[in-house]
Amino acid sequence: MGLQLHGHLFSSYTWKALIPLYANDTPFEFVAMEGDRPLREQFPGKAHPGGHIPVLVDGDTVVVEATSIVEHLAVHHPGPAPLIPADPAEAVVTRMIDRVFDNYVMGNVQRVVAAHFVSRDKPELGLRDDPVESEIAAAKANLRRAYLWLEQWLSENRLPPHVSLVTCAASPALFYGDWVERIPANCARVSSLRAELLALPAISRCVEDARPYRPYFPLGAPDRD
Ligand SMILES: N[C@@H](CCC(=O)N[C@@H](CS)C(=O)NCC(=O)O)C(=O)O
Repeated sequence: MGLQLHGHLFSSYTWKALIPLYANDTPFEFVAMEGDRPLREQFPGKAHPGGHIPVLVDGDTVVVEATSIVEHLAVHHPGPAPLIPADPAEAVVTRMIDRVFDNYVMGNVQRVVAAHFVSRDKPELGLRDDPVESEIAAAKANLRRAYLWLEQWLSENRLPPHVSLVTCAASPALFYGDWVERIPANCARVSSLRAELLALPAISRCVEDARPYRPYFPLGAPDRD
């Protein structure tokens, strides 16, 4: 079996795994999934421990967690995209910024989205009539704090060249982050980074492929991008 990526085209973390595959023109089969039951049945005990997507299958190897999928692709399916910088010190910085985007941008986006669902674990139960406003406010405040941190970091540092692990993490995080809480005017570098990322072919492909699913965005997708 060749490479298979299990995920959903509207899922931010699926984008994170699709971006390196697109950027390196790596042949793979995309397996669209709504729930992870078929995956659990196909690979007992090896699908994501939290039931999440994406999951990469590479022969007998099952890789969970989007960051690890990017790292796996960098090692086993390298291409022109410098996913992880060769310089160890730059690689450390790349991994640090990857964590910032996942934990403090995407994590808070997911928190706002989750506050709209009756049950985070069972999205099939649908949307709440009364989204949890305290959760939404707290997560949005955290998002603004993350934007400010990134603005400061970008004023003092350079990102690794595209397409890196940071590109993979930052693109979906800033795409959806701006939908949930607009990047403020005092974070011009973060705004420019978002625009720069959306102009990359691998990212615009993710955006276009996800377009049909926009009506499902719980907060209502804005009329832009
Ligand atoms: N830490 C995981 C997060 C993955 C994640 O949150 N995936 C979301 C989609 S973007 C998911 O599986 N949601 C469905 C669910 O939780 O049941 C990673 O980095 O891969």
